[in-house]
This record gives sequence, C-alpha cells and structure tokens, in this order.
Amino acid sequence: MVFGQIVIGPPGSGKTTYCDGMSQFLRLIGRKVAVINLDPANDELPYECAVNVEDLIKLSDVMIEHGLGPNGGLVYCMDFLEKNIDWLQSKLQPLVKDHYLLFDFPGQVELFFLHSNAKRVISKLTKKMDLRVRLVELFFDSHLCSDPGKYVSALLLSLTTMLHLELPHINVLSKIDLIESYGKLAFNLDYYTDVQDLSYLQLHLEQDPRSAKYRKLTKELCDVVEDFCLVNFTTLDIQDKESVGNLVKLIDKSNGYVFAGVEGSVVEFSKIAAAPLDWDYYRTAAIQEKYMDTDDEDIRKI
Ligand SMILES: Nc1nc2c(ncn2[C@@H]2O[C@H](COP(=O)(O)OP(=O)(O)OP(=O)(O)O)[C@@H](O)[C@H]2O)c(=O)[nH]1
Ligand SMILES: [Mg+2]
Repeated sequence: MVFGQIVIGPPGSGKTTYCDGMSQFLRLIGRKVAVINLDPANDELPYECAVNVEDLIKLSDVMIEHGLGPNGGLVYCMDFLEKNIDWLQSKLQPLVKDHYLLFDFPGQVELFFLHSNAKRVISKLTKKMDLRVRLVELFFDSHLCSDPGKYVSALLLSLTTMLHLELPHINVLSKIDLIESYGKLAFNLDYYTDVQDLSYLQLHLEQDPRSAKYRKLTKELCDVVEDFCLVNFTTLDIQDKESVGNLVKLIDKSNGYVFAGVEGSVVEFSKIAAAPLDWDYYRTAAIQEKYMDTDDEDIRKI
C-alpha cells in the first residue's frame, strides 16, 4: 500500500519548503521518501526530486509557444499532465513499492477550485495506482490571521477547495514562527485554528459606517463556513522538529498510515531522539540562511 501527501496552497505559502523539510524529517525517522515535483514553474528545487514534471513540460516553453501568461500557462500544463498521466504513472511505478510520496503542486489556487484538471490528475493517480495519498494538505501563510478580512478569505478558499476536491484535508497555517512579527493578533492563536464563533471577527472589521455592507457580507460568509463545520487549522513551524513531528502524527492518523502496520510509528518516532545531528544541521544551517535574516546571537543558537 502506498502512502503520501498532496501538498497544495496559495503561492508562497511554503509548499516546496515543506516538501523539503518533511522529506528530511521522514528520512530521519526511517521512511523511504520520494518527492514528486508537479509544479512546472519550480525552477530551483531545494530537494532532490524523484520525478519532475519539467521533464514532461516546462511553463516557460508553454508561455513562448502558445503566447500565454503564467496563469494560463499553468492551466495548460496541468491539462497536458492530465492527458499524459501515463507518463507520470510510469515514473511512479518503481517508487510505489516502498516509498512514501510527497507531491509538490503549483500555487495557483484556481487550479484547485475553478478548474478540474488537478482534481482529475489526483483522482486518476489514486485510482490507477491504488495510492493512499488521498490526503490533501492545504497551506496558508499564517500572516493571514493578522487581518480578519484576509482570514475570512482563507476560510472560504479552504472550504471551496475542500468541497471541490472532495478529499480529506488537513489545513495548515505555515510559517507560524513568524506570527508575532505580523503584529499582535486580535485573538489568541487557538481562536484562528479552531474556527469557532466567527461572529467575534465582526468586532475587528472596519467600523466606518460606509463599510456596513462589507461587514454584513463578511457575517454571511462566516455563517456559511460555520454551517459546513469543515474547516479548522493546524499550525506548522518547519524549523521545529516537534511541530513537524506533531503534523506527521496527525497525517499518519488521517491517511491510515498508523493502522497499516508498515512500521510501528512509536518505534519510528523514538528514532528522532536517537538520531544523529542531521536535523540539527538542517535547522541551524539551511533554515537560518533561508529564513532568518538576523544577526541575533540567541536566534542563531536555536
Ligand atoms: N520563516 C519561515 N519561512 C518559510 C517557511 N516556509 C517557507 N518559508 C519561506 O517562504 C518563501 C516561500 O516558500 P516556498 O516553499 O517557495 O513556497 P511555495 O508555496 O512552494 O511557493 P510557490 O510554489 O511559488 O507557490 C520562501 O522564501 C521560504 O523560505 C517557514 O516555516 N518559516
Ligand atoms: Mg513551490
């Protein structure tokens, strides 16, 4: 049985970084991992990918050849991938025996709630190859919590995508390490992750009388989100192994990995403590270079 994750989310929300960090983490706990890049615009990949859609089609070529912009070009690429699903299947065939698969998708959210190509690519793969990767991780940058309007947009996007894809989802608030730098949140973090009592958000919307219609619209939209009772979030700091470990446990429960008897997850997690310093290296060197534009000695020591 093949397990894995489908990683989607708005541009820049941290999908590619996640695939990189998560693959390192999973390797550290003893899983064989393959990362599959399905973003034809992913020029500089931080991870070594087992399958790269760019070997099939490149966004830059499509844009030149068909006179399309980046967004139209991506829709074309996803359409092309769907038509050539056998290519992807043949590339995955050698991996499915014993690898855990991570699929890194492009950030154009339209692909997931306006068009159906991405949905059909996922569905064809899971049906044809009996992949247990029917778990989608939808990433949102945690800075969206800093503004009630943006937060409601994220809720709607999440709900729409969940309804459109019809697959189990885990919604992730990424870059949680930066949350304090966006200013003081109106509520504590649990409020944003639990998605309950959205009426409180009204208090923090623009109070100008001219914005009355906007507030009413926001209220109605919040009611829709609450009525469905589907959306909630988990948080992630990709630099923190405890945070990554908690997410792995949640994912393992959700996609059935813990019940598959592949390898006792308790045993696996005990390996983290005994593991050599690869993860520490990953945190201190790569991540700090990437994320921490700081000379602060205390942060560098983390
Ligand atoms: N501080 C911090 N920065 C992060 C984290 N995850 C990603 N980033 C940064 O956010 C930026 C975007 O990350 P990517 O992983 O490229 O995001 P993406 O969702 O793959 O972007 P697209 O593929 O363009 O949609 C990069 O500069 C990352 O280094 C995180 O957990 N914390
Ligand atoms: Mg990416």
